[in-house]
Amino acid sequence: MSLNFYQQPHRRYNILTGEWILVSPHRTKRPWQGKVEKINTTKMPSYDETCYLCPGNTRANGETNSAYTSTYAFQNDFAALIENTGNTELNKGLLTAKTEDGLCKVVCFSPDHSLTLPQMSVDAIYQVINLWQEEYKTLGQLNNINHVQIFENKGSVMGCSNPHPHGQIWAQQTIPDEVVKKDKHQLAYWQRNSNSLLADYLAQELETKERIISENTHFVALVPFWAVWPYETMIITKRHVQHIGLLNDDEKEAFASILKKLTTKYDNLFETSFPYSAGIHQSPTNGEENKHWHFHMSFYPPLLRSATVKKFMVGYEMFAGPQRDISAEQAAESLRNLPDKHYLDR
Ligand code: H2U
Repeated sequence: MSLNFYQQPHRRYNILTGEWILVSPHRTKRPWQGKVEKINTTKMPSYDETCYLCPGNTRANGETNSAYTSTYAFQNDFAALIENTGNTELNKGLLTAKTEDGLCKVVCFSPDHSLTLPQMSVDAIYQVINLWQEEYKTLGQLNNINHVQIFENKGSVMGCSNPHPHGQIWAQQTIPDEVVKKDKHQLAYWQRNSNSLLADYLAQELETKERIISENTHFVALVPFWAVWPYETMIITKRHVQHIGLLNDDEKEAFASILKKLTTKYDNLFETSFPYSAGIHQSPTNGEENKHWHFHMSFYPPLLRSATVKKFMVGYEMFAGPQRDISAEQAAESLRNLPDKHYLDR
């Protein structure tokens, strides 16, 4: 008897982190009388004089943004990490702590306050990717920076503090735990098979296409087999590249195109500006070859059944382990079948 993904509760293995997730596909039928999120339907202006991120405006700490016309990066005025913070540690019985060096940047995607990635042109998204590439290279070369985390929190439900299209970059001395897990599993696979774990995974996914959402010459967007968030997705390079610094012009254009497609499908799903936290995982900048690393970008969106009902990672998820309701295959099918044209442009 084969496992029925749509009816039987089961566990799935995450090959990148070594963690298991519980899948309960029958559970979306339960009634919902819990929290309903507010949808922000206010139309944004292209320029907002009170916005800290708009071109030419003064930020909260008194500094002025340049009159930028494409993308713009600046050092975070309220950074979680700072440079040259000293080199001290505490080791007292069972208590251990150590100073952490680093720096944080804010990346404005566009001068237009009203836009989000799916509403930007492929050319404009290409400029964002160019900036991510430059920042990864520059920050990664700094002394004492061994990891560069590029990410975007989109929507107030994901803790985004400002609607102006932007993301963040945190660069730091140590390699954070999520990245250490992925490093360990990719390395073990590389040592056993002399091949990239994600390249082999992608080849298997492309055989059945069950979880594929979109594909172009250089990239694939899919719902990973082990996805935790209801509409979690991943964009993977077809070529085995370790980091964004290695993407050529054609690949950057294809990356921009698939980013636009995926985020447009997200907005089309519930006809709302779809919230998520997205981040790039790539090789650490620790001076090692890191051949085993395979560049990918993950999207963790919280919405479950409508623009207003989100998935809560509480209870079992907090105390035992991750769990999801709809199956990865159902999520992929819904996203795949959505139009590539944004609902606001139709
Ligand atoms: P989030 O929307 O993901 O919170 O990112 C916005 C960042 O912008 C946040 O980290 C920074 C905040 O510290 N910021 C400045 O650096 N200067 C400002 O004037 C406002 C916000």
